Amino acid sequence: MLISRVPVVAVAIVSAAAFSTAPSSAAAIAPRAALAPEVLHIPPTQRSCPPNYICLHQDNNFEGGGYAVLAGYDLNFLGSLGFNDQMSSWRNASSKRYCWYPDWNFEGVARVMRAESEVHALTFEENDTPSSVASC
Ligand SMILES: [Ca+2]
Repeated sequence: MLISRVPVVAVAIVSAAAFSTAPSSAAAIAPRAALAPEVLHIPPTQRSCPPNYICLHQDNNFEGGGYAVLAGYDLNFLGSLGFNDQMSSWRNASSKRYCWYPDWNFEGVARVMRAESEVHALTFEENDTPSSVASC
């Protein structure tokens, strides 16, 4: 038992060292590589939303970057994108009705994101609370 633990400790030290010395750009790229094909990263400079996507933005007025979800795809936890409790504005550029939820797994009071519509600023109470989105 003791012998088998030694390599594990060594690996942990190596990855911690690699992480701490990695440039910040590498850390920013890592989550994008794990995105599902139905999810696009929106860079901070992009305010437009691709057709047939639901765009979730970090800041008011579709600013700050965020994520675009292909219509028909449900995301049960925005934290999987590092985007839990972050959304401040959204655009639904699809013909599907969507909802966002304050809790993961589509729990809590659903807020409707009507087809072909947008909200440039969530209310004070709603701001930075969305945790999941789904067609509804
Ligand atoms: Ca925000």
